[in-house]
Amino acid sequence: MRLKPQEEKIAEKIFSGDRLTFDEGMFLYQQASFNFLSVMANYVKEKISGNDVYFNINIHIEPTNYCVYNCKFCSYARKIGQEGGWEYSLEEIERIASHYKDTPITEVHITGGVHPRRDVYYYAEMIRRIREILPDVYIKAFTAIELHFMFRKARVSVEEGLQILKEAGLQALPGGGAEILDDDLSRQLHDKPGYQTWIEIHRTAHQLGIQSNATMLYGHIEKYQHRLIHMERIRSLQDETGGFNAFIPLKFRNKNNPMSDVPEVTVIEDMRNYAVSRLFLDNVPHLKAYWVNIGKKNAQLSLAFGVDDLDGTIDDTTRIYSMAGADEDHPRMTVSEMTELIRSAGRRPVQRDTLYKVVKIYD
Ligand code: V47
Ligand code: SF4
Repeated sequence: MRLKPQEEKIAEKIFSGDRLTFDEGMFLYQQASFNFLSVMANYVKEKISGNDVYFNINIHIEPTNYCVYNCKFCSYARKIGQEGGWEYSLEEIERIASHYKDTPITEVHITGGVHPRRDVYYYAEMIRRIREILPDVYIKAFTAIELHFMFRKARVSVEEGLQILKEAGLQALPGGGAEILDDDLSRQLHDKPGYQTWIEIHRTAHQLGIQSNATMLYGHIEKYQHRLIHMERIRSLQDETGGFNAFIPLKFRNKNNPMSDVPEVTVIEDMRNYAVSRLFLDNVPHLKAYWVNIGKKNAQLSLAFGVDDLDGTIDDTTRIYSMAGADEDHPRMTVSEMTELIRSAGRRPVQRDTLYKVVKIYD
């Protein structure tokens, strides 16, 4: 492989474990060859997690798609009373949880719309009821945006609100709601609170011992510099707290939303983005390809671009992406489908829990 001089310099930095600058990130996005990105991202991935690729056995619960916000990329949210909306009662949530009693799931991921009438006490009760039915299962719940609203509604601080949920049984936060952590771009995409709110809630969670993930919604109207600003903000919070487990690029899907005229990016762009993320975010241990968002085949391909985690088996429990035009109308994977997908990419499947402790190795 013939390297450009800038690639040679970046390769040397990566081999010596040095951090890449913003300008080097720009070079990787704009000019580095596809091969170079793959080889380098694999090198970093293997340094962190060897030949292992992680997955978990999980379900989602989406309590409601009623939402006070109006994100232009969202195909999922409805206003109260609008056709296609839902809100589960606590009894319905208990029924969903009971369905998974005595099954091998290790995680319930709870997220949904920002309901105008529900506060932190309501959601703490929801967590307590799920925990009673599934006492050994991790509860990873609520994006920073949902948390911000439910805390404000109950007039509690971020710290108080997180404590209330933690005492009820919350163990981790998902990474959603981050979109692109840049206020200028945010204003063009949505009407949610600015990026500082997302950062502040994750910082406080980490300080309280609640680990979290970080997502990045890419492939719409943002430019490469916005992706790098976003990753720099995550990288510096991670330097401070060490509380992020995984970074999850989410490809913008353009069906049934107000941004449907914006074309989706190519699979090549998706793979380049995984690789640059792996190289730039040197302090976040895991890079996740959320197959429900990107499709099973592309998730498999991403294993050659630095990805070491494929999220979970899902069991057809999320609607966010089927409503936005993703490949699977009913997203689910069996464990054998998941392990086969990983094995045939030459990697070793490892079942993990929410905090990345190994549950089972598939040799
Ligand atoms: O924040 C909404 C995204 C996110 C679209 O932490 C869209 O393990 C693409 O955060 N096209 C919520 N993306 C989902 C999320 C998540 C998913 C899986 C695992 C984890 C984790 C977190 O979904 C939102 C938004 O960025 N989203 N609409 C769309 N049309
Ligand atoms: Fe509401 Fe989330 Fe959709 Fe935004 S992405 S409108 S916050 S459900």
